[in-house]
Amino acid sequence: MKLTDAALAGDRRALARLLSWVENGAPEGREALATLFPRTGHAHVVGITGSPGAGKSTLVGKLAKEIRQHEPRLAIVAVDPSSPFSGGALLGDRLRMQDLVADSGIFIRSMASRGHPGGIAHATRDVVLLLDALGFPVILVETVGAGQAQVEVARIAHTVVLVEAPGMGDEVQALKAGLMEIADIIVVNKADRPEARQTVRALQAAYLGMTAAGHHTPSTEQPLEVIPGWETPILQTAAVDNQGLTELVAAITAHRHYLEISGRWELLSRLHARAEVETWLQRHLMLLLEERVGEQRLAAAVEAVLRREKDPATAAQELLEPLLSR
Ligand SMILES: Nc1nc2c(ncn2[C@@H]2O[C@H](COP(=O)(O)OP(=O)(O)OP(=O)(O)O)[C@@H](O)[C@H]2O)c(=O)[nH]1
Ligand SMILES: [Mg+2]
Repeated sequence: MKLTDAALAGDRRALARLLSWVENGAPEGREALATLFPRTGHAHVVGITGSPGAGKSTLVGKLAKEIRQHEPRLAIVAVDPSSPFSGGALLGDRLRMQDLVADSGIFIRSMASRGHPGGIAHATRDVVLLLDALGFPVILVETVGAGQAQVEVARIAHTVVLVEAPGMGDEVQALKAGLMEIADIIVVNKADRPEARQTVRALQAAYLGMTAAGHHTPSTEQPLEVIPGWETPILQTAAVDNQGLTELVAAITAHRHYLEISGRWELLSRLHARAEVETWLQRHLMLLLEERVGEQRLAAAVEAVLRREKDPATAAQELLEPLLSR
């Protein structure tokens, strides 16, 4: 495919075109991903998540500049799963990140919540996969929004950075959302504010409480053999003043080394691959259902259940019959 060759050669317009296809779930995108897939698996995917307004975008921008000191290229994917608007926060992000665009080594992609048939999480994974295939050694993924969307980032990223800001009882929220459990690095941004120290202390206490209670189970189903553990650092940054960035980059690099040395990189890759295959299995099955069963029969089954003529399990089983018999 010509476009993939052009994108591989560094043509930004070809890349943008491919990304749109992939994002929208177009057949051309699927084809490109299938062709390029053998090239994936090398990028360090860093998820940046945390409370709204904590300074994620500002931090990502500064972080990108810092990382670019050692890397030839870098990609940023800004995801906004919560906003129904295509403007708003997203437009703000674009403006804030604009000064980075001058650096031809940095590629920025903002993704709105709309227009992804398989859902935003799915589209994000595919976009990251494509950037990985095209040789971006580091991909920063900023996710905004609450709850599940943030936890989803752990299914894409190798390293999850949780960004909090002083005040607002964020540390309690973070714990509740299970975010501390998926965080590999915790950052208290806006450290220029006097309340920052208190937030750091609260987070440290919360983190200690969590590990003592045995909640810090890394996101793996099969436990690994004995490996040296990773202790989640709690760092402070003031993104607007360029403070603490070197330390944050050092922590991100250290985490990557830890993943490689401990064998966890491979384990994560395996888990991600499994999740991907399972997701596609579900999607293919749903498509098969739509094709072979159809909305009419589904609606009829619902009616039968409503009339108490059939129980839901039997109704579903009967619907599946055309799929099982050939
Ligand atoms: N005082 C201070 N303000 C900061 C710092 N970093 C970011 N801000 C400000 O915090 C506000 C929010 O910053 P963003 O980078 O948009 O935060 P965000 O987490 O990306 O926000 P959403 O994507 O909307 O959730 C902006 O007004 C920033 O200028 C910091 O280190 N110190
Ligand atoms: Mg943002």
